[in-house]
Amino acid sequence: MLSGKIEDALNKQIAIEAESSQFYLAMASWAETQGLNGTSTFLYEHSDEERMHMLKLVHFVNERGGKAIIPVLQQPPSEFESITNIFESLLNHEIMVSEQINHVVDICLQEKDYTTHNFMQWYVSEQIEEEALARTIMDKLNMIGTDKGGLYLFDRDLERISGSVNKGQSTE
Ligand code: OFO
Repeated sequence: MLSGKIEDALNKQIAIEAESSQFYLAMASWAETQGLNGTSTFLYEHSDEERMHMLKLVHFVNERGGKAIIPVLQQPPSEFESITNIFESLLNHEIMVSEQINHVVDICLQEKDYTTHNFMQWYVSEQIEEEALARTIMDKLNMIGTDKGGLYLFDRDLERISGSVNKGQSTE
């Protein structure tokens, strides 16, 4: 059984994962309108992954005797300046999410809820991977700068590393 404090923290995390999914969906849609097919495929997939993160929490809360709250979401931006601007926002967003996950883990320890603590370790590892990937992408973009040929190849590379969701494989 979840304590009220843990249930609130997990519901807050459900909202954060849902917001992440919406945010990346908005980025994906913008990239699609710019003809950036690789970037949009990557971001659509990332948005789907965030939805999976949200669902995993929803099921956990409900299975542990709590009640998952499906949140109202803010409208994300519909315009972005550039690919670099998108991935900068994505990295900053992931850093914020990691801080929130750590906060949930802290509460688990305070409440001595080792089951939820154990469950949250999956998110801790996932955040390490997501932040690392976003940093690698930003390093590449910083190297490319505004070089159009470089950006074309970058977009094509992203297409190559994407697609597991679209091919029906789980990315969990
Ligand atoms: Fe849910 O992993 Fe990113 O935010």
